[in-house]
Amino acid sequence: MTHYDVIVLGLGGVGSAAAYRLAQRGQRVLGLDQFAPVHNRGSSHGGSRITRQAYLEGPEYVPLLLRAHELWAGLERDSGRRLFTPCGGLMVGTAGSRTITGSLASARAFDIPHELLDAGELRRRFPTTAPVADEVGLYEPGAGLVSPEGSVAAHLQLAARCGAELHHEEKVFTWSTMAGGVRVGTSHDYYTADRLVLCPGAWAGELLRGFGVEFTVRRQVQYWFAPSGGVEPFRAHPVYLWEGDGYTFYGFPAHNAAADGVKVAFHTGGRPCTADGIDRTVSADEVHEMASVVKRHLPTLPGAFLRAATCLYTNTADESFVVAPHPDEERVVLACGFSGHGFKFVPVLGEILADLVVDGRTAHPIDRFDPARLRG
Ligand code: PYC
Repeated sequence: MTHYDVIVLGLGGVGSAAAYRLAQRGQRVLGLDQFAPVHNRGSSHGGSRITRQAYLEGPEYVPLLLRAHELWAGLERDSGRRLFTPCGGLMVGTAGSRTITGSLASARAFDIPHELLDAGELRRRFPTTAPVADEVGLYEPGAGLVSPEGSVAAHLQLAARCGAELHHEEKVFTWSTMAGGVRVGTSHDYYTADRLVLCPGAWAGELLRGFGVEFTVRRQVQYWFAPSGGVEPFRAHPVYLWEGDGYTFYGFPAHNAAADGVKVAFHTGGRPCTADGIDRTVSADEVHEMASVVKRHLPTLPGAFLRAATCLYTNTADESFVVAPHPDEERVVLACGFSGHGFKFVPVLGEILADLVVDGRTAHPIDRFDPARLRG
């Protein structure tokens, strides 16, 4: 049986980054994933993810985002792939909403360039939008979008170049610790290693049974529409998050070929499901609901419906992450529960996970992600 320094379980956004950073640091790495490379069965597909630094979820995330942006640029250079599209970002809500107060607090705490626009100015600067009188927009010029598929492909490519062994279409059924290491059982074989990094995405509940943290998997749908007034107004367009009355949705510019349309999705809601039991069919009622909500705020965006794709959120109770050494298993490191807003952190998460494995500690601020806060 081959013995590795470290096994990385899951090669989606976070796991692929961990495999790369560990292999780059000279570790003998085995990466395992149940699906083919760059698949659409988890949480790392759909062509685009928002990246922003005036982080409404809290200023404690901002140092990680500053580092992530440096690493996105390095990853582009090293892989030869375009991963980041700098198009600016717009956070919209009422002045007292969490979206605005949270974004403003982070922007001010870290001097992140931004502008606060009232409804009239918002409409004038971004004519696709139709804010109501008490809505405001925080515009962050440094925000943009990253490619989830490109990121996974880049990290896998670089991991392999650094000597990582990557096994796809090989499902992990069990893992356990033993004297001096860990043992992982898959659909193909058993493997041992000194350490294990768990990046299980929506399979966290299954692979961390008995851990005492509840992971709620939610089915989210990404929709693509052909705008009724044509796609042109959505080309030089920021990414956005819009907090409405009881929901938040988000969207992107038309950054691909015109035929791909313009993508929008709800960030809130989503039916609870399981990773394997998700219903991938999107109903006409769901399309209608998305279109009618978006029409209120960006009236020309929902023209013809083009297509939809389902995606999985793995939410913790406070919608923050779990990134830490396993509190009960010293040879295991955890990265899960990204609650629908983790992708922008992917490169820095790879760096953090490599730190935790190789050095047993990281200089990055990850106290916020300690699972102790969630354990019953
Ligand atoms: O993190 O900006 C984000 C985001 C919005 C919707 C999903 N994630």
